[in-house]
Amino acid sequence: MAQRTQVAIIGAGPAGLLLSQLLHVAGVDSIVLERRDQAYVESRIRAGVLEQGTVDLLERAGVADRLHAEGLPHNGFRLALDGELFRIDMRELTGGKSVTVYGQTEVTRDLIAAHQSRNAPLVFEAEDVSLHGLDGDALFVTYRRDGAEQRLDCDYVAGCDGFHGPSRAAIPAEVLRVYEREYPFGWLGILADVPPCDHELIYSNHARGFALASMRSPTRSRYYVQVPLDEKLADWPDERIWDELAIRLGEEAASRMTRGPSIEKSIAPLRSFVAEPMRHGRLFLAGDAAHIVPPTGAKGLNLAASDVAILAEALIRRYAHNSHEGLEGYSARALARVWKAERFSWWFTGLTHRFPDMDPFARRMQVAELSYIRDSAAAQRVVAENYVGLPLH
Ligand code: FAS
Ligand code: PHB
Repeated sequence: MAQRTQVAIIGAGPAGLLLSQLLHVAGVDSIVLERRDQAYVESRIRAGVLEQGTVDLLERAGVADRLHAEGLPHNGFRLALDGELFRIDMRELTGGKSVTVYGQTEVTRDLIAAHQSRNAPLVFEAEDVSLHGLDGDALFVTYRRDGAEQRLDCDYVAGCDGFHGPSRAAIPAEVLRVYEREYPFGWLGILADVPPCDHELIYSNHARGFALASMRSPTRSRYYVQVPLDEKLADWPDERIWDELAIRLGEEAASRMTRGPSIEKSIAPLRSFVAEPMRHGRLFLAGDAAHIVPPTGAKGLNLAASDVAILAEALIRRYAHNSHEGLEGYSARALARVWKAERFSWWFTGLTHRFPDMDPFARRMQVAELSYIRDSAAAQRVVAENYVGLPLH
């Protein structure tokens, strides 16, 4: 059966759902095609920190009520060097900016609820999504649903299908440029219904490796420890994770840490990745389909949001004023911000993690840089302005 829409969106993660919602608010039609079922999409545990720009976008999309009711505004976070804590006062250092702790899981649920409340065309379990006619006049997407072949004719395709989706692969190899750095370690994350050890996040550089104390609410904690790449989750029973967190976060934080059974735990690899350009003909990539950052800087979800802000504005201008300027400039504008966030995420990961090939000199450089940041308002301001999110323009 053939359908038609203005923008075909592949992927119902934060990028695809937010783009669809922003386009709807502006009167532009789209259809979202998602490979997984709704329960799977709504169950994924991912990011936890929203920049102010992301919060503003969710407000514009009309999905920020629960975020404002349940989200936790954070004006600072702490860094720890071998257990010694010091605070980065983001609000003071950035002239009033902050971040909001609110799980990506909740953002996804709020966006799906908004789609379903308006009976928006959000297709779950769309199999074998394929792009056709990218370079021709008739652009369309095919997929299979309940065994039946479907065709979706469209003016544009937004590739919001994450790192492993088909959109980036649709760009000819001779056109695509890829930049990548894989890190020699992963993050083991644990989610537990226990109160957080502090009211703000703690990023810890410890001789044994990195640890992060985060949260989802005053009663739900999210913690991470750096582990070797070949680590097996089965080798990390809860007690071992809590013991390692207590050592790496240091005595002060450990004294306030509440242990409890994990309700989720997983190991994720870390990589830096950028694909250029983020546009090919009438295909536009947004979010993880185009770039990946190590989660140290809490930039992944927020970069997806800033891509979508730029792409939504360009598509809305195209339909409202028949102006192609925003679409022509999308890739360069999005990439300018992407690369700055890639840099910060790469730098922050290098500063806080233990690298297997690290010699004593490299370790002393980490200690010296963290000590410099502890003692310098100028150095802290650099960290703070990147963490709260650089401007869109
Ligand atoms: P997503 O990957 O979220 O969404 C892509 C969607 O496309 C998915 O729903 C997928 O099912 C769908 N899709 C894929 N192939 C398809 C196909 N062929 N057809 C149809 N649909 C298809 N970021 C942070 O800021 N902080 C963190 O702590 C953090 N932790 C993370 C932990 C893990 C394990 C992972 C994988 C990522 C983490 N991230 C984190 C990054 C993450 O939050 C991403 O930046 C964010 O999900 C990006 O959103 P999207 O671009 O929408 O991609
Ligand atoms: C999280 O709460 O999941 C989180 C917070 C900050 C990060 C990464 C992950 O930098």
